[in-house]
Amino acid sequence: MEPVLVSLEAGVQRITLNRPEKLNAFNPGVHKGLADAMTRAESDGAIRCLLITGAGRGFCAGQDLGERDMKAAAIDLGSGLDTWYNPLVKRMRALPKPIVCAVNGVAAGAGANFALACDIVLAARSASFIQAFVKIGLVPDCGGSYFLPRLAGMQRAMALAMTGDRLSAEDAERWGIVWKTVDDDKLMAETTKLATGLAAGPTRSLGLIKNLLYSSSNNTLAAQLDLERDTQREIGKGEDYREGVAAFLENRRPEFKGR
Ligand code: LHQ
Repeated sequence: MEPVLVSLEAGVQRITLNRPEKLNAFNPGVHKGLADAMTRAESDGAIRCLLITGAGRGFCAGQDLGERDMKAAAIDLGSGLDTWYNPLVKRMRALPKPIVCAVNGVAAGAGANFALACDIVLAARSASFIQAFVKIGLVPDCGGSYFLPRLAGMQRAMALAMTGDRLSAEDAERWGIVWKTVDDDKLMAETTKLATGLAAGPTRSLGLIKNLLYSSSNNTLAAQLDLERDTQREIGKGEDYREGVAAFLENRRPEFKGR
């Protein structure tokens, strides 16, 4: 069984974590599948949006805890982060295309933070988020210590990380950790609709919106205003802007080409 399923339809590259018997825990096969999917997303112009989800009842239970030799004399968890997790998160954030996530069930440890690395997160009503690291004597990784305080605020981030308590999808929505909670049986249809709409959108604008918003965390207002000006100047030279204005004036739907 392939640990990651990848397909392309209507400009949406769907990436499904596919180890349902282990709640899609990360192992080398999953990491390799994700890295390959990212490489394709970075180079293939036909891909205009990514949709990430999990097979079965879970989204992702984080690192596979059964695959490490705990009797080894030296354990270097940093090397796994250097080789797999950190490049993945950086590539997701740098990809100039939207990444939508459908959290279909429990998201724990690195699995929770992998979801938060996506640009827009929808969650099934029955899904939940667990910063499970502390339960096994670790600390949040896969970007969690960066994303959580920014999304939920320091107090909520601290309590989630220190207790490892389960957060329901509805609370995650209330706290701004996910965009929307939807009924379980509507999750895939809703997420696919969103992703398909984004894939038909002005892809360069979407990529630059992503860059603008993520840059804002580290910018002053003055620097951000400059970045907005430079970005608008650049995107204003594109075909999609002309098409968008023409469609508005002609009272029709725009046909964006992603250029
Ligand atoms: C699993 C896992 C799993 C293997 C469920 N591994 N089998 C760490 C180290 C190194 C470098 C980089 O970074 C990291 C980051 C991390 O991600 S650390 C955090 C790792 N994840 C966890 O600690 C979560 C462990 N899992 C759980 O606490 C529970 O399974 C949750 C709360 C996610 C779900 O609970 P249940 O719904 O009750 O399901 P379950 O526990 O019965 O799990 C179903 C199966 O999946 C079961 O296998 P089995 O053969 O007994 O049916 C589990 O053993 C397996 N599984 N998580 N991480």
